[in-house]
Amino acid sequence: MNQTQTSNLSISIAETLHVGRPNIGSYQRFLSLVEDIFERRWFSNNGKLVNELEFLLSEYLEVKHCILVCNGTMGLQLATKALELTGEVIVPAFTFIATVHALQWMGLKPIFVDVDPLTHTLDPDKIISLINENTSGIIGVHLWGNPCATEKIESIAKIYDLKVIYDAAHAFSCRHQTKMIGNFGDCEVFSFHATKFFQTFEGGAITTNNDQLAQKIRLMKNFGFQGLDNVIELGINGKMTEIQAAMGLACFESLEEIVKINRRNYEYYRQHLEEITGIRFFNYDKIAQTNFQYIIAVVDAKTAGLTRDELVQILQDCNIRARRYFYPGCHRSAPYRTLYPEQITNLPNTDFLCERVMVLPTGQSVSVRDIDVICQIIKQSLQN
Ligand code: T4K
Repeated sequence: MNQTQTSNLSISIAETLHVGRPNIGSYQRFLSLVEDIFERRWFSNNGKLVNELEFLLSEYLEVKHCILVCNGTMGLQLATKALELTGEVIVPAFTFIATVHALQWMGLKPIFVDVDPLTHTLDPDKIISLINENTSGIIGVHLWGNPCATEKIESIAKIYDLKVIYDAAHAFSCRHQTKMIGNFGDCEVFSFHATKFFQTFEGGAITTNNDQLAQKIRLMKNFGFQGLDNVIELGINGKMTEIQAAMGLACFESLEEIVKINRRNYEYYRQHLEEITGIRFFNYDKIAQTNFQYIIAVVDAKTAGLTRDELVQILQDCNIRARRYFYPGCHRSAPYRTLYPEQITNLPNTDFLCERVMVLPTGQSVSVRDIDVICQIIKQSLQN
């Protein structure tokens, strides 16, 4: 479909709708916490609000340790460093570029593993053939909040003595069977970026049930300081500020309300999109608990009559910023396509999804009326 056909659509939307528009907790609560920060003149370095939020989150996630950090990417870097990963690390290429950048930045070689075309997460049956004497770990990504096949991944890791980190950037407030995400692998890393279900402007957390690992990460995120002037580890600045924690505390109070809105939007999209030929709506039926933060449609050009890219363009022309997450895949992005050209062609399911997945706007700033319009545009476009 071209631009002229797009303009034939009879409906549009006045204000741009974005994927990733922040969900916000109580503004008043945030302001009163900020006042408190100013009165106490304590802005960073393990402040009161950071401590309070760590306590609340570890209780909520039913995990022993929750260590807040300045962002999810730093969380991944701290986790790989603290676990002393070396050489090669197995990781999906169907993820946000930060998962892989964190490894490369630490001097580790990402070894791309294909994903399952239905769950969009790492396919555990493809891991073993990638393991060699240089492999030190596996990073699974709970994409769209969909938990990885943790049992299989961790049993392979045990046999080959590999560390396991989960990138749980999308999976705050999700549960895998009986356990909250945050309790799997050696540790898990959350992102609390503004676009996430639970956000602190920028921010993230590492969670673990391993006391020693938690202590090491706490030291490392504060330059390796133990006490005032005693440095006992190689460290970095991974600290979260008090302002970030204030946003987190304000948002934490509204979690239920936010998930309710996300769920309403998800059900509404589902009602409309499941019946459309050419669109496969990604449902969360098999997940014990989820945050419904991502509305995923897989567009099949053959049956839909137009490609995912054409549909995204139509939506963008109508002020709806649908996204092609995570096109073209990490393996086809710089610097990996040049560094590891031999890894480009082994990922058929990743390529399949990179060409077809479209993410639609949801969250507090999207109403059911907006969803009606979005779905009508999709329906009309596929019929043209
Ligand atoms: N692992 C995974 C699987 C991840 O998805 C991410 C981050 C990470 C690791 C790393 O965690 P962090 O280091 O970021 O904590 C966005 C986010 O920047 C990124 O955090 C996120 N994943 C990724 C999925 O999405 P972009 O490049 O799509 O961002 P951008 O600037 O296009 O923003 C998305 C949309 O959100 C825009 O249409 C506008 C809207 N927006 C954004 C911001 C920041 C707002 O309306 N208000 C805002 O304040 O990466």
